Amino acid sequence: MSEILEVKSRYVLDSRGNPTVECEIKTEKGYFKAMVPSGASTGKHEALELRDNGKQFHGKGVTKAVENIQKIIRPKLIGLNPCNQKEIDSLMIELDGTPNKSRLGANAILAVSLAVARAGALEKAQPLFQYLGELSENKNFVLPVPHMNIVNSGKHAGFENDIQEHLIMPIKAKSFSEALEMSVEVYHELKNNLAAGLGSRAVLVGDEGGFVPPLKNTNERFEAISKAIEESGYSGKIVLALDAAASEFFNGKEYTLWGKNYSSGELIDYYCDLGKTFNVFSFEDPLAEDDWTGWREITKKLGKKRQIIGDDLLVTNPARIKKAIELNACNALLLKVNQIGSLSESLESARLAFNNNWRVVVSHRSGETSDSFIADLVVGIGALQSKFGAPARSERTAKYNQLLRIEEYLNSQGKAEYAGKKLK
Ligand code: 2PG
Ligand code: MG
Repeated sequence: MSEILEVKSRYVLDSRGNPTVECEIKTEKGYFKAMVPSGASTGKHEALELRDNGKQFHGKGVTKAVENIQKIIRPKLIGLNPCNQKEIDSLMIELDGTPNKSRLGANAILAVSLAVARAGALEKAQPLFQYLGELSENKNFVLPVPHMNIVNSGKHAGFENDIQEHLIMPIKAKSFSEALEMSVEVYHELKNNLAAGLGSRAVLVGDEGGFVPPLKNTNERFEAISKAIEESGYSGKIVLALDAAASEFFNGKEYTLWGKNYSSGELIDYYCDLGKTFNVFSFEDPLAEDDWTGWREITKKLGKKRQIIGDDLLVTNPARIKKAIELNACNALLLKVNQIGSLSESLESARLAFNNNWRVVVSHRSGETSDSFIADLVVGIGALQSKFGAPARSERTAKYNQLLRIEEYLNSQGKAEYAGKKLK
């Protein structure tokens, strides 16, 4: 069994051109790197992303986080067995000693945690997804249904008071590769239609690779997407989804969308109408992160047939997930590793969700890197859904491309199942 011989850290750039943390672990088997992502519409209960807040990079430098790995984490990790993921994560959590990882930074701890997992996988001579399956006691590897964000708005496109993401889910594909093909065709059909109808500026893209057309509201955007689905020949095979990111347009009392104010109840009525008109299968963050009454209400109204996903509400945090389960506030978890800041805690959150018959969607952040760890994670833990953005821009396609490779590997063993059927 080899041990951790060296731990390096450095800053690299994310997809928005901001610094982020990379960790590199050395064992006798080689070098293993991981980079962490970064959100824009972050939940206020997330673990702390440590930034320098100095002059460099408009305050966004990560020198302190990088140093914390070198000075505080590194000395404790040298000599440890990289397969002891849980112990290593617990050790870092203890070294940090705060409830939200504000001393060392969730970005520092997570970079190490993910790099350690890569080292552990190679130590056991397993593909990463299989090793993550072992860590989460899952043997049922299924390729996920992608949620593809093809019309961007809100903070990812420079707008206020708007629904953030308009997504397609190719539920009725036969395989992941067919799902990807269908989604890419719809993406390009939409692009052609928007450019033809509204001009070339209508197909400029937002942070997650989706278009930012001058369409007034979600109804108009879903209409354009539905038309592209139909013209691509996939009617009835692709359903719609949205991520409202509603904390961004809540002022503590009311929600403001497209110049109009809504109470929690009025907003829920709007979602109910939208769901009927467009057959929206999945609603992420339809209400603000602490509007528990609203969340209970929408889950009561829509939760039997549709998916209500907690992102800012849950922040991948077991304590908040427990509360949401008790209150019946949603029925699915958005799993973002950097919201909680370590692999082991992310696996615990997923376990909690599965054990309570919730669905789990493994998600990217709007600020991403070329690291494809979460593609292995979604298959490894047996989550049936992924949210990795549009099928464009390398930081997004890196994840889809890794899923293609995993599918090919599982196919060679006759085991490449697609999750579509399991979501009906
Ligand atoms: C979200 C995410 C990812 P951000 O709200 O779900 O799409 O955005 O990373 O900016 O929080
Ligand atoms: Mg979200």
